[in-house]
Formats: sequence, C-alpha cells, structure tokens
Amino acid sequence: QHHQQNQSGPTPGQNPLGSQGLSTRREQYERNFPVYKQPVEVGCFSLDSKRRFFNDSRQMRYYVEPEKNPNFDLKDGYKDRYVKRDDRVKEKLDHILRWILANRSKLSSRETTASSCALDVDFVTWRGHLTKLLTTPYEAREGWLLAVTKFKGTLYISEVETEAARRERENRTERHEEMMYWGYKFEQYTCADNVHSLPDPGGVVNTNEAFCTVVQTRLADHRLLFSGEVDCRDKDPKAPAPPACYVELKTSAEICTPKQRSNFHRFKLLKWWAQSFLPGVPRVVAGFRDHDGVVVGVETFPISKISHLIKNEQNCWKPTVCMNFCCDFLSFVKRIATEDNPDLVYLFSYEPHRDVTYTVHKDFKYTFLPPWYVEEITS
Ligand code: 0WD
Ligand code: CA
Repeated sequence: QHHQQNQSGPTPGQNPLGSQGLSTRREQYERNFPVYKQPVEVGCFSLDSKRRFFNDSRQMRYYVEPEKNPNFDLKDGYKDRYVKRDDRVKEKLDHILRWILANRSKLSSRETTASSCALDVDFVTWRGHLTKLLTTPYEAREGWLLAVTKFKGTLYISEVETEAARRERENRTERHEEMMYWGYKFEQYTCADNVHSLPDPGGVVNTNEAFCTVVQTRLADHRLLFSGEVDCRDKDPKAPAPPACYVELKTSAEICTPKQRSNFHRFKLLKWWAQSFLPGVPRVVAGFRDHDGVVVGVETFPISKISHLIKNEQNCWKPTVCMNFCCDFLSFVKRIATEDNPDLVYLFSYEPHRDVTYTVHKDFKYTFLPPWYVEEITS
C-alpha cells in the first residue's frame, strides 16, 4: 500500500496551518468545492525548434482524429528522427516573463506606482506547478520544491529540481529514455501543422517545439496568471474559442486486468484531470499502447466526465480535495512570503507524508527573476 497517506501531522479538525507548516492530509480539505473561475486565454506564445520565444501561435497544431485501433508504432524514428530538448537547462519562468513584458498592457489596468501591484494578478507560474499542487494530497512518491518571490505585489512561483528528481534524470535507463519519446511520437501521428494538412509520421520529432497558452483565472481570492503547453486544437473553424477547442494528448499502457483499470483511475486519471482542468482544456485523447510501443486503442476522455468515471473506485481521489489544498497552499504562501524583493526566495518543500515547510533564502542561490525582467518592470 505504498500510495497510502501516512497519518502523521496535525490531528483532524485542527487548523490546517499547523506549527510545522501546511498539512497535506486529505481529510483537511474535504469541504465544498472552492470558486474556480472559468479560465480565460489572454494570450499565447510559441517556442521553435531551437527553443526561441515568439509572441504568437506559430507552433499551434491541429488534431486529426485517428481510427479507433490504429497500430501506430511509437518506436519509429527514435534512433534517427528525434531531436530531444536539453532537460539540463532550467528555463524557470523565463518564457512566461518574456510573454508578460510583451503583453503588459493587457494585464495592468491600474496606474502603476513603486508600491502598487505592477500586474493585476496575485500569482504567476506554470500550469505544471499548479498540477503538482493539486495532486499533492495524493502524492506518496515524489516531493517537490517551489521557489516563491514577491515582486511588485505579485507572487512568482518557480520549481526547483529536487535531489531525487536530479538523480532520476541523470540515471534514466535506455528503456525509460525511449518510452519518454513515445508520447511525442503519438502527437506526431495525431497532429497536423495546419487546418488542411495531415499528420506527417515521417518527419522529425523535435521536443524543443511548443505552443503555450496563457490563461487568467481566480481560485477563491487568488488571482492567477499561468501558462501551459497545449498539444493541439480542434481544426473545425466552428469549434469554440480557446481554451475550449484545445485537446490534450496522452499515451498510457493498455488496460488488461481489473487491477490495471483501478490503478489507471486512481493515479493516471488524477494527473490527467488536474492538468487539463486548470486551463479549461475540455478533453484528453489517450492512445493505449502495448508493451512494445504500439498504440492498439484510442479513447477520448472529456474532463467533465472523469470525476464520474472514478466514483466507483474505493479510496479514490476527489477534485475538491485537490482544489482546496491548492487554495490553502496559496493562502499559506501569501501569509509567509511578505517581503517584496526580487532577489529574495521563500522555498516551499513537500516530502511525501509530511507537511509543507519553507525556508527563506537571501543568498541568491535560488533567485530566479532575471535582471532583464526586474529592470523592465521597475522602469
Ligand atoms: O524548466 C523548468 N523547470 C520547467 C519548464 C518546469 C515546468 C515547465 N517548463 C516549461 C517549458 O517551457 C515548457 O514549454 O514547461 C512548458 C510546459 O509547461 P506546463 O504545461 O506547465 O507543464 P506540464 O503541464 O507539466 O507539461 C505539459 C507538457 C508535457 O506533456 P505531458 O502530456 O507529458 O504532460 O509539456 C511538456 C510535456 O510534453 N513538458 C515540458 N516541456 C519542457 N520543459 C516540461 C519541461 N520541464 N515538462 C513537461
Ligand atoms: Ca500531452
């Protein structure tokens, strides 16, 4: 039962803000679903094959529905048509900050003075960081480190790679490296570069390329601005406006036993739901592959139906626990990270079965807002 949550920390009924930090126990977060405003896309950007930033949608791709049992070979091209992004390079929030500087007029409605909020938001971060927060009460394997800096009234949240994650990255097996390629290869089989073209499975897979949406929303009293990578969109010109036209693509091992189905519901659907619910992406298209990397089935999961799908599972995750934990974490951050200083970092840490704790860093070790951003916002 390695996914079972340890019962240490403050006892039930106690204020979730215990003296050691913020409780991650599920029972603390079983209350009404918090207000989560419909996310609004306020912009987008693209990263090209050399990871260069463009303030436009040039990397947008279009979903082409495959047949139900397609036999896509996900191994194809791994050796000779794969350009892999260098994951030793930590980009932190840089692309989002570049987008903010190019689109400041869309964000700031008030007059900006030295003391007021330069942007009209409380938090700026990646969607992926928020996904990790949503799944924390159910995460028994991987911890996280989130660096927070308050600058001109806005709290910026940027992940720091944990020692464990670094070791895992540096010691991946060849099998694992190849399996990481499979997800990108599935995208190539199902995405076209423009509305009227078809996917090109003979092309190169370059994981530097990305299309990212930037959305604004509110979780209870937290105004959020975040960006997330989007795989593709519905190519029907009558499709709803973004983010409702977006499609998230996934691959997963085919389900052959009741145990596998239960694990899929309890662990994988949690991650899929959290990731797409946040930016308001309405559906996930999953390619189920065999052990040998051949997609044997394709299924669409509407995000709004996932919480019903899992209701028969015992001991299953609950969307309300995810959202309330995230909300309380953001309140915790607001309480702790009070000094407005672009060089100061509050480092929040989660280790499975523990409360969230934090340390304060004034020594530049974790400083992540780049000078080009700080200077431009200040001037
Ligand atoms: O340098 C860093 N520490 C990070 C960079 C941490 C987190 C994100 N990023 C940025 C990159 O600029 C990237 O373009 O990640 C962007 C995507 O951000 P996200 O949407 O917030 O991340 P997430 O929801 O975790 O992942 C979405 C997709 C993944 O698809 P699947 O279906 O596997 O969830 O983005 C890809 C991946 O294809 N991806 C990444 N791409 C670049 N850098 C990263 C990453 N670190 N993590 C996932
Ligand atoms: Ca994906």
